[in-house]
Amino acid sequence: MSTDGRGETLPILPIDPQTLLALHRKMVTTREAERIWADMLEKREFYLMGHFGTGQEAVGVGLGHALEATDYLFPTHRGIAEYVGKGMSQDDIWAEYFTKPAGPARGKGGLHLSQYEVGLVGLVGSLGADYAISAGAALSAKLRQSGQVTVIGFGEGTSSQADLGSTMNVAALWKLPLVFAMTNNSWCELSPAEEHVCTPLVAPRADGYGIPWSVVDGNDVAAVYSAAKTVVERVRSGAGPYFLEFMSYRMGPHWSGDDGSYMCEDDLCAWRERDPIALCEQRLVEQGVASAADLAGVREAAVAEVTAAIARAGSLPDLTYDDMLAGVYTGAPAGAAREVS
Ligand SMILES: Cc1ncc(C[n+]2csc(CCOP(=O)(O)OP(=O)(O)O)c2C)c(N)n1
Ligand SMILES: [Mg+2]
Repeated sequence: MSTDGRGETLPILPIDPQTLLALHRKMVTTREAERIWADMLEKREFYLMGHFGTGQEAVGVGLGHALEATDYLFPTHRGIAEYVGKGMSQDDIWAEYFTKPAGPARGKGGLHLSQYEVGLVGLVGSLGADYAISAGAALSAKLRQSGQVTVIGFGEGTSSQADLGSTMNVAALWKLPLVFAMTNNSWCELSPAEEHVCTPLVAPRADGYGIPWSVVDGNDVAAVYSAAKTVVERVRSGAGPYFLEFMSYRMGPHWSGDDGSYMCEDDLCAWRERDPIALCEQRLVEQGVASAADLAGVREAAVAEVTAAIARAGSLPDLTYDDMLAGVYTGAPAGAAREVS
């Protein structure tokens, strides 16, 4: 199905106040957790580097919240919005980040979170290596007739990895229940998009594979949620894959060890005017759903939740040697214990 180079304008579904409040709470939790994480790094209380997603919370939260727990989401490396959106708890996130055996990946994932129970497939370090795996997950759901949808998240920088083309081809050919969910945040590490992507938008390439596509305001959480709901249900009903491009902006440096001094202050200021949390709060207040005091309460509750989860995770038992080998080998190689200890 060609969209004539213009893409599709998806309908904006009405959103009920409880859903908007839930999306807001998840975005605030994400922002506060990443802020606390950055503070801990600054104070050298924690050593796991972060690719923070400040300014992009609406994409991960809106997408994750629109999915069923049984749907598969392959998250991006940027921030924790997708995990929070899909329903991973702060306790589970921090237990894994502290590499504790109580974490959902038994402390072996660390930065690479995954949680089977909420449909979060593990984050891969080699960006783009999971395109083909996402097609496999979608094929498995199709063969099992399970009704599950798979969403593969990636950035515009990672869209240049060659596997995206072959995955789009096979997804279209086999009508896989797969959503390509790309965030165009204008940056790939220290390079602006115009230096690494040949066109302002990536989604129109989907036309070449007969995959329908749409460009969505990634800073409007209601628009993200609505687009995701529409597309996911269409894909679930057997229509084949879909390509969504979310326009957003990385309102901070690439990673926690980067001072971001190469970023243009004017662009940052312009995008701060479209901060997804501020936009959502404006809507909540205008619609009479929440007061300024309610919103401050959400932020306080988020800080308390994250702080308590970090404290609990820090005091969990550490990985033992046996924990490290569990699930890795069917039988530990002889002498391995002595070599490591
Ligand atoms: C195969 C591979 N190449 C390079 C990297 C290093 N790397 C980590 S994040 C990143 C930027 C990716 O840009 P984009 O896909 O636009 O996502 P964003 O960081 O903007 O969220 C790169 C190149 C990597 N992890 N894997
Ligand atoms: Mg990018």
